[in-house]
Amino acid sequence: MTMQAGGEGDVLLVVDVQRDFCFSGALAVPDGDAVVMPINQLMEHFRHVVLTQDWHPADHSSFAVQHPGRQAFDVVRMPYGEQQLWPVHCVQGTPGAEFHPKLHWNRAELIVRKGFRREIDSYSAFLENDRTTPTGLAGYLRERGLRRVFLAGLALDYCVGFSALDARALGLEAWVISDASRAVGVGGSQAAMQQRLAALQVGSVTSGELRR
Ligand code: VGL
Ligand code: ZN
Repeated sequence: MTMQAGGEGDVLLVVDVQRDFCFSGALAVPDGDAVVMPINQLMEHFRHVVLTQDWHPADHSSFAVQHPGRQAFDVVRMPYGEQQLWPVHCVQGTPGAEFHPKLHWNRAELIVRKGFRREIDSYSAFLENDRTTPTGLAGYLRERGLRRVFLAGLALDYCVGFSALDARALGLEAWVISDASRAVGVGGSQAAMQQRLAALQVGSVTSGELRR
């Protein structure tokens, strides 16, 4: 199978390719660095590239250290619902929040920062975890006439996945580029996300199947 992609109307959404999600980072995704090469190639191929950057204050409420007696990967109740806790990661202005040093991030026309409110986490590039606070990306895509979203980056079972689901909820076509994304994979999260993606008709494609 090959499909035409990368022209007007298509956007490559590169999710959270940051040091803390890569090798030796605070919340390293297994094999996370492997997404950088295919993403750099994809960025040459797409006319429109948008990046996201996980961007937390040092005392962010998703950090386990903010919840005495709790540990990373525990689930707690927040005012907006259940929230998984994480090690301290992607703190604003720290090296861990920087893009991977080999990522060609200068190719992006927009960088969306998310998770910058202390009291709300944000997995999706569109809506924060309260499921009502928008990041502004939906408006950007609408105003620019970008209707087909191709997603890559970290992590497939969290930020990439929830961004793809929200893109579908907005009526956009969404495709995950499988060789250009990797999952955290804690507690069956990858299989659960794959099921939700399939249910909302998010497609899966490899970089090799995309042609101009
Ligand atoms: C992410 C957990 C916490 C991600 C971000 O980018 O998938 N996961 N913050
Ligand atoms: Zn985060």
